[in-house]
Amino acid sequence: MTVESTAARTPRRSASTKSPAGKRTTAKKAPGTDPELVQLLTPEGKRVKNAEYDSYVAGITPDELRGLYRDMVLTRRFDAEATSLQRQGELGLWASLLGQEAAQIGSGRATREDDYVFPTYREHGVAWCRGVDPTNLLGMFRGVNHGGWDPNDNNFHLYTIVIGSQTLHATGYAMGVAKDGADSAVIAYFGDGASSQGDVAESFTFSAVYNAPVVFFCQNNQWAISEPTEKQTRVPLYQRAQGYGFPGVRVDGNDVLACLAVTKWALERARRGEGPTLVEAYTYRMGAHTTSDDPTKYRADEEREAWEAKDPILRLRRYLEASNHADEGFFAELETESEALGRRVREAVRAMPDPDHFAIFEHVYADGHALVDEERAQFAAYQASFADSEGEGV
Ligand SMILES: Cc1ncc(C[n+]2csc(CCOP(=O)(O)OP(=O)(O)O)c2C)c(N)n1
Ligand SMILES: [Mg+2]
Repeated sequence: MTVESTAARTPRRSASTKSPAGKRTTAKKAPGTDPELVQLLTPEGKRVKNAEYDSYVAGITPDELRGLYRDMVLTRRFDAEATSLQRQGELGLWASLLGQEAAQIGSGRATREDDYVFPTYREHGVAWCRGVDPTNLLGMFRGVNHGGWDPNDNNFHLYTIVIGSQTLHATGYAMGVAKDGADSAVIAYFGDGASSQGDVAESFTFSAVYNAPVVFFCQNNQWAISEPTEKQTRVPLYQRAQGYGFPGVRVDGNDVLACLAVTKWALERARRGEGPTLVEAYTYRMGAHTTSDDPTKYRADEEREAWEAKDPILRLRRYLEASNHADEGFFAELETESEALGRRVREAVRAMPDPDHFAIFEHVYADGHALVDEERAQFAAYQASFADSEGEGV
């Protein structure tokens, strides 16, 4: 369901209610049964009609459907490999996208080559769609570089860890696109937790007022580290858009077709000069926040189990099988391709050279800077102090 800014004001159902004991509780609905949720594929892999969004995927071919499946499988395999590499000490940290493959592949495949993408730190599937080599994503997590790719090669900005800040960058970029008279669009990824940041509120205001061609793609994966979404909002997140004056829509984030259709719609609005859209992809972070986190400390196993039944990859596989769009040979070949990707990723990470220790001081400013010079000198003295003690037999 789309909420247009011009829609008549209807009485709002509150997201929270008071229990008889007067304790505040949050009204919980079973995900997937929500009439507000745009869904084209049920968790059982059944294609359901949607008058508003069907046309955006009407012409999709079996080959393209298999392509979406392949994207999700390879992204999940890459992600699992990176998690293992962190456990083996090859990466310092990893932020897994497990469970969010459909949200990322669906929206990523909706973008056009000349669109510009501003990710968080978890958008490995979107990076894949943009053509960024997955091994390039790992340098920062190994601590050997500050990014690992040129954003302008694929119109895919560097990963951004300062929560929500990329929505401002995206808004500014989109305002520039509009000033240039280009018909490309911009998409900014952010999380449910980030939705509480001032930067996100400011980017909503600016993009609305300047009618910037930007799509705000919020992956509501239910958690911001250990904070549940109930601590971020009292209304469904997509409804926030109404207060800023642009449409918001909630899509089943585990349904790759729905994510593709809704994002295409939103990007096309932007291209037509109709301004920003908020897409809330309702999904679930199946893994830990990062490899430094232990979710068993703050959430119940049953929650994850309930979402496993809605697995994004499984539901597309069911659809492909039921519609005879993929045979055993396709799945077997993909397994071989996954193995090869895993091997390539492992080898690439282990081969990454340590950077020169002084490289960290480069490119901080375009020109020299006194503070950076001072820090470089301090660091040089610190390094030299180790050289003094070498060979003393301690
Ligand atoms: C400005 C800022 N505040 C706090 C943090 C620490 N931090 C890192 S991830 C995170 C939670 C983000 O949650 P969400 O936006 O839902 O994204 P998710 O990690 O679930 O994809 C926080 C608070 C940060 N990186 N930047
Ligand atoms: Mg989150």
